[in-house]
Amino acid sequence: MITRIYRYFKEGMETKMKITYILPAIGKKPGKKYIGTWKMEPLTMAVLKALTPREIETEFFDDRIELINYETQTDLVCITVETYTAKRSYGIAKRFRERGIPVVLGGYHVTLCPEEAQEYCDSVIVGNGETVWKEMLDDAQQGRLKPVYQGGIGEYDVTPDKSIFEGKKYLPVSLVETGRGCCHSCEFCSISKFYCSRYYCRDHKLIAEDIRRSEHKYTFLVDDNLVANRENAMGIFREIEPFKIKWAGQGTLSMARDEELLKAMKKSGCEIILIGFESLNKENLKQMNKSFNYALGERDELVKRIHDAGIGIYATFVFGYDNDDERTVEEAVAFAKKHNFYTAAFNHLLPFPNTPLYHRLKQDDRLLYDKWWLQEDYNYGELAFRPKQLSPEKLSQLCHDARKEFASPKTVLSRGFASLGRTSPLLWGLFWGMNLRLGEEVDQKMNVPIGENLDELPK
Ligand code: B12
Ligand code: SF4
Repeated sequence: MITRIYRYFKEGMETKMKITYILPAIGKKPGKKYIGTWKMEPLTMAVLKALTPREIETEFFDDRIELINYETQTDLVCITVETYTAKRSYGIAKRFRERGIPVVLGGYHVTLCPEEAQEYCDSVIVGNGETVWKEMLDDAQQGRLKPVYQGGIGEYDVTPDKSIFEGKKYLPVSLVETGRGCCHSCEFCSISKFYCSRYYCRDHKLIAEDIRRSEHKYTFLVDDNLVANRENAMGIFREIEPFKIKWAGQGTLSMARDEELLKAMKKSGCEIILIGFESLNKENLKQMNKSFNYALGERDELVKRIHDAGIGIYATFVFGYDNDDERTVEEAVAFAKKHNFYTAAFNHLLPFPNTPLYHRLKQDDRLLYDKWWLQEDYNYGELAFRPKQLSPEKLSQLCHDARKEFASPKTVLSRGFASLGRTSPLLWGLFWGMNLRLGEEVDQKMNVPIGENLDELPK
């Protein structure tokens, strides 16, 4: 690094500084493929690329789809870290640092526990990169990286530079950011912790510009709660309507009470909306600080309204709250089947670092590991705490069985036919591709180690 930087100053423009961006995968069984997740274009990298001055050379390794070249000639490695990828990220960082190449870490996990991340790199960026990226690059060029850069949250007026994805094969879906954060404070949620329970709107002109530049007609609107601010949401729908795209996004059940909003969503191209139902149990919702889901009224009616508006639902449920037992899991599966949701997720609760849930379980001495994300023998799909009414193993099995049941050929057929007419023909086609592979994926992912042991080098 010192040599390259020295040359950079001596030879000026002839020797460019080079940055290597890395998106780590979650993990794999020895000799097997990495845990399969939807291979969407990672917007984070396109934002960091857009923030980087043109005279700096860049390269990008997406660990989910290609091998990382650990021998690459580079001056700085920047890794985005999620909790699930923390262990592997630290292993990758170690490998580059052994060659004397400085490593900067950022992202959700780093922001939630910067002290831990600092142990494995030269510098951490806390919060959003936008406000501190240039300062960090200047410092890196002069070989005096600070241990911590405190980024802001909510300042994001950048148009992502997707040239960084060139040559990589992603799903034919464009990711367009519409908002960051969420106005709610669900106990388990990393987003509400990261954004301090606030929602930050994005400039509608920038949203439109991103769509104009999009390669695909199918768009995923990246937003933790698209309907957090009604007026803003209506503005977005008006802005994007002329582009005639088809989109999927995330929002809360509250949208079902607002017919005008649903109409505007559909008119702007909404096909599928992800809604966190989480639990059908009133006490559980109260404990997770999501009582608003219960207070909204009759759930069956709310679901019907969304479906009647011509919008499919991706429903998510979480199990492990104190009132959960075998029955509550069965009820959720029955509810999901009754409504023929486009798709659904049945996840076990996971204490993400520094969330109120994590602190509560720690205080009650119910955590199985202090840091499951770094634990040597922790595998995907396993519980990391002791639920009140079920053993950790039993709950993990129940979630697995719920996924299998929902993905069984009979259920898929019934849901597929119910979706006919609800979504566009292409999304209906996608339904089969996605749902018929779901059952297989459930088994593939179960019990896969996340990351490698920290003393082993990543391969
Ligand atoms: C789209 C999405 C997905 C997509 C694809 C993601 C992808 N990487 O391609 C899919 C559907 C596949 C997915 C899957 C999962 N996801 Co996801 N996903 C998202 C979502 C909605 C948007 C991500 C995004 O593009 N953001 C926009 C970019 C611009 O923002 P950003 O990443 O925050 O980056 C900024 C800063 O964080 C910072 N930054 C980030 N990295 C770095 C690195 C450096 C070096 C620097 C300097 C700065 C920096 O600067 C950036 C610019 O400001 C987020 C929620 C969200 N709003 O971000 C959840 C989120 C990232 N997902 C999450 C989870 C848990 C998952 C799953 C594990 C779910 C599951 N149970 O299977 C899987 C597996 C993920 C994996 N790693 O393989 C969690 C992560 C929580 C955590 N503590 O780690 C999030 C935050 C959702 C949540 N509600 O908690 N996901
Ligand atoms: S509504 Fe969703 S995004 Fe908002 S805090 Fe709750 S779980 Fe997080």
